[in-house]
Amino acid sequence: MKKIDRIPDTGQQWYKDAKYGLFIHWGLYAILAGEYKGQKTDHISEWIMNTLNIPVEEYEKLAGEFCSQQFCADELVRMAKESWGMKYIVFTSKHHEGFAMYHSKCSPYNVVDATPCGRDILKELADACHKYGMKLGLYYSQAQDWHEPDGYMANTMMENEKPPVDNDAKDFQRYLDNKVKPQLKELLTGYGEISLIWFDTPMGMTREQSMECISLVKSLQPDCIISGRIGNQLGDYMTTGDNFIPRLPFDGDWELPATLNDTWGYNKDDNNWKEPEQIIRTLVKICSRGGNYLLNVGPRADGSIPEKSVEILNTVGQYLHENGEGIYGTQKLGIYPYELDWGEFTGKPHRMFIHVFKPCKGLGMMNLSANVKKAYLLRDGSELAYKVEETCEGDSMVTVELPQELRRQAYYCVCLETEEEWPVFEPLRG
Ligand code: FHN
Repeated sequence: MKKIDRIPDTGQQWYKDAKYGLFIHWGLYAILAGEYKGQKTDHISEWIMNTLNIPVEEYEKLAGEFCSQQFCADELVRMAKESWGMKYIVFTSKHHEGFAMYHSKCSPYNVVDATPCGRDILKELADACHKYGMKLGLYYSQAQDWHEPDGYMANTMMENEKPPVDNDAKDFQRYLDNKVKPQLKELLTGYGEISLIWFDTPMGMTREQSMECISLVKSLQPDCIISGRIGNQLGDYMTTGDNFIPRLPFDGDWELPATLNDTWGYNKDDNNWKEPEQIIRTLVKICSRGGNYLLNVGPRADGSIPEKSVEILNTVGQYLHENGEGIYGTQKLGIYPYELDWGEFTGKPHRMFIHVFKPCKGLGMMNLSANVKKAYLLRDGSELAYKVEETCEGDSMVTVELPQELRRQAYYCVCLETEEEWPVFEPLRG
């Protein structure tokens, strides 16, 4: 059971303001796309080596098939920034499979030396991020490495029979010293500014081992943020469970990693796509609770992004294009005491943003106490009438009146300018 004994703080304003980032899971698993020798995996596709119990010598051969001819870092980063409205990218430099998606000098099992394409994917991505002013973070699997004899391997979710792996019999420290630390050094010295290292699945790491990784990162790039999954509660921010939304606002920096379908790496059979509206609602909900949303795409082996991902992210991007002022740089407000099935709130000093997800006749907010100076539609600035009242029961109530055409619409945002720096949500009384 985790014990929260401090408020996680990245100390990085860009991260607090960012709210929305792109996760990219790309590795050799994309070649298998969820199927190996006719057997499909039910689990997330980047785990296929583990869950279908593929021997290292067999899995390694995939590198010989890796061709990234459709990958264009420039186009991807431009699209993430301009069309999708994302403020940072986190790329899998090495996932649990152990394969480096950059030119590592300390392991030949990397995208330049072991594949026919020979391109340093990370270098291309880093150059594009620096060109477009996009913050770049790197996912690095520090504990699990299924390619290395001393890397950990989870025993869960095995779909093929095999004896459990005895992680205690491994010399994890040796792997940490011989692969993890040298690779982190390469990543943090060879690719310009790296804003975040996204460690994952810390498994059996001791506090000292987590600290060794953190100290190394900070010694090379002091402003680089460390994800919550470095383990031992030592991260700079709290990482939620995958696709798990905290029910309440959380104090301190936090982030929700999430998928657009059910997998992270590409799976040709996973068509369980979320609707863009659901993504927008989740994004706003996360902002209303003070967090960031790190949303994943899993490129195909050739580097192309599944069309459905692009379509969903484009639609979400349109909402951000019109209503980004109510997302980026916002803060959580207090806890509004009533269930709202039509919307969510975010805030900035003297401004409260009301994100509306359903057609409404008017926006009535009971127990909201605020001296409203102005109400307007965020997307075009058009002013809206409003009433500030007290109900017969003595509760405060603000109602934004909506013109007829707006009553039929959904997915828009209204801004309330208030005299108070922050509006007050009055608690329910007996
Ligand atoms: O095992 C990984 C998984 O493959 C994926 O990378 C996610 C992303 O948050 N992290 C781990 C599971 O939580």
